[in-house]
Amino acid sequence: MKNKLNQSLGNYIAHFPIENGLQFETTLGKFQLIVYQHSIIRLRIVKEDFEERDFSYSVIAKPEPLSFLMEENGNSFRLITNTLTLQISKNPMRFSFFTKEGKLINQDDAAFGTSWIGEQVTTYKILQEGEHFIGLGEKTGNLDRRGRAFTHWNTDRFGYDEDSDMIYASFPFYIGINQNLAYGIFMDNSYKSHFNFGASNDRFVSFCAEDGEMNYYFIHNESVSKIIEDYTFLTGRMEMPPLWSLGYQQCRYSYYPESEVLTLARTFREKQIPADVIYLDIHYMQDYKLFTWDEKRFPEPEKLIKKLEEMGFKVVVMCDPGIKVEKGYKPYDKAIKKDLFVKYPDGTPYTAQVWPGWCHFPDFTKEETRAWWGESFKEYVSMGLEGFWNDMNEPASWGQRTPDLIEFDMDGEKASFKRVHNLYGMQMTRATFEGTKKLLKGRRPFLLTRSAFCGSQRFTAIWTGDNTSSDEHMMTGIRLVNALGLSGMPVAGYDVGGFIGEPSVALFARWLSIGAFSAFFRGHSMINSKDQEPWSYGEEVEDIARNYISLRYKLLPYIYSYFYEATRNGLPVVRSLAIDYTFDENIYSPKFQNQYLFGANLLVCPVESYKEITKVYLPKGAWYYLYSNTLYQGGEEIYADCPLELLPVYVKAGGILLMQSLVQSTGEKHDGILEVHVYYGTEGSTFIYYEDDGKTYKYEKGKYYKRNISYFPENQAIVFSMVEGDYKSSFDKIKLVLHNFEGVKKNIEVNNEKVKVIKEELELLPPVSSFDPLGKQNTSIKQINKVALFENSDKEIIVRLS
Ligand code: NBV
Repeated sequence: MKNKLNQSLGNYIAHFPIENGLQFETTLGKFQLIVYQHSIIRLRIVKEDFEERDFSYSVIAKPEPLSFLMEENGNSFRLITNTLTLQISKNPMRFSFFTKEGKLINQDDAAFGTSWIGEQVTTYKILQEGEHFIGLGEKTGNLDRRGRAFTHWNTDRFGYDEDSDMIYASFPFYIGINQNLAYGIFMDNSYKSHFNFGASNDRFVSFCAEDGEMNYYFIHNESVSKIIEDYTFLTGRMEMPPLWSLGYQQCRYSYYPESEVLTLARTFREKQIPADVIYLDIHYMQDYKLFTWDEKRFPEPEKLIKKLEEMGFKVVVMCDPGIKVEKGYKPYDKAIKKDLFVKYPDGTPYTAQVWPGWCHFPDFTKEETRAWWGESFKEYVSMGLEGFWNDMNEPASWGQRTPDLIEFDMDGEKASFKRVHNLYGMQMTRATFEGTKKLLKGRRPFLLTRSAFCGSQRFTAIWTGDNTSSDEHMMTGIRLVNALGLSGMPVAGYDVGGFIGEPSVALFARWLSIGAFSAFFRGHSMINSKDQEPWSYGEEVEDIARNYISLRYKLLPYIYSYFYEATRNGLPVVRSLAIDYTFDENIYSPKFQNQYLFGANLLVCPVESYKEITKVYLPKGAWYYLYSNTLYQGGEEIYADCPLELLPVYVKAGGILLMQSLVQSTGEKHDGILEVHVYYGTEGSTFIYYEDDGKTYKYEKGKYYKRNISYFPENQAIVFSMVEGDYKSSFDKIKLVLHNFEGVKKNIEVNNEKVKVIKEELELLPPVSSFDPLGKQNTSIKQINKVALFENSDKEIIVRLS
């Protein structure tokens, strides 16, 4: 008889070595410990047998060859790596993790450890006093998850609210912060799962899957960023995105006909508001049928795409998974013939209703389906499309109750919807990304998804679905994006302005200025809502939008370098303060939890649209107000003015920003001068500057340009390291902009040669028109910096400031 009461792992019986680890038999189950890296140990725990095939769509890493120690002393074992010690008690079998110095990091609940109720498996960890929990991906609520519980079951939640659970994507990975130590737990199990961080109990943190193995990775490393690096070692990292995807993107449900799309593009150019992308939502298709075009609205799509390309715009098209059941409709005929749809256990294809009517759904867990799906983009790609948008991939359908019994191939081992549900969106993006990448023959596709799971970062950017035009939602979106970044998704964004409803004038302006500091920056709005383009809310908002979008374009060399960093170590572009200031209690305060770093050096302080003054927390160090260079000491709360036209943003003292001349699209040529802005500080920094063609994969073969730019305050020097890679920089001159360098005289030395220093005025945001009935313009803020211009060269450049 199946035990319906809680049953734990039981006592020790025996153990034996396996590759990179050990296997244990217990009185009530089995477990394996596998060392992936010194900082990562995997625990596979089962009640009966391990699954025959050790299979994961998320984890792409293999355990690294390394050695570890195993000790037995009386009642316990100790598995010791260079970074971490796992203590395994024998009776009953429980796990505790220690640092190599012997400090306790994390510990099983002594009574429950890992246990089952029926098929449901849960691991219970002792809830430590003062412990914080961050990450967990696209989950609403506070930065610190403590006191709440969450379920992972990807859900189409139109108009979710600030504390809705569940929404579109699932990331069963969190980071615990306990007594100056940080650790990560990633439960690689795609069944419906539940994470409890001390909700309705004062005893434990638990993570639980409704079926399958307890399969979790315990990560301990010196910092949150190292933990993200380890997690993305396991689950993979993004590839370099096309540069155009860093530009401003304009969406609406839906722009049509083609004349409207062209007018939209022209208006951006006429108004000199930079932009790179226009989206075509579902109405571009004939009766919502994928891989078709509505002949009336878009009679000549190829020509339209070309025209837009000439104007510096890319087009991204919507691709939903539902394929209309209709004989004669080619994608349907082909997929039916090849048996590529998801099926009921009796072998008939599963049918549900969505946009095109009754549909079948591709089984993206089947290799043949992914190949067919990928090839189906041939026509799109030959028309010039390089960007694709995967929506409705939770998957969503009318009724929102996909039956559990439908079956999937799961790459050779059949699985029910219970196991595949949370993976569906991810596998769809995989098929789309891999397919379009192949078709694009060396060019980089851009992909956006609504649904995702751990590892999706390898294929796609993500946005947070159908949000609402409210201040609360704006802030919720920021936290969602911050949490996604902590969970390995470096490119995330929200619908700027809000999808549902209509923002006030002030809200729209504020949202646009905050969105300019997100990795994925797109305005989007619902069908039948008021226009929501940057110019739709009057002159003042138009100016604010232009200012912030332009500032983003000027910062492109800075931003692109952080995308590069994401490809190397998985660190997000938008960084919750919990990454760099993990042990500073203030950053978890609801007052300051929305603040984040954009790249390493810009502190962005999002603030509601109705506030004219706000409290800001400046973490340790010193900070310059971006627009004026006013210096503040860190470790303090300050009041900051935040009129609509000025979002509080600060630059880290000792930090470096890179800028270029203003362009109207990322494809437009800049003036060839790389502005290197160095902010005086007592602590220096190194910026890893990266450049490539922004389009192709040639960077993988060495066609890139990379160098460190370091500021050494102790030597009053700035050093540009020798360039690595074969790409020729698009910048032939460097303009060094010295912020607050009082001591610098008339000349500086660049590679021992004197270079003149001049004073130059800098106005980061031009004045904004005002609502003032007298029509007077708001005055802008100016700063005066010392500036030196010199030739760029691939050799080392040493700049001496004194
Ligand atoms: O395709 C229409 C919309 C899209 O605009 C939105 O961004 C998605 O989240 N889509 C959902 C389907 C229906 C929304 C009511």
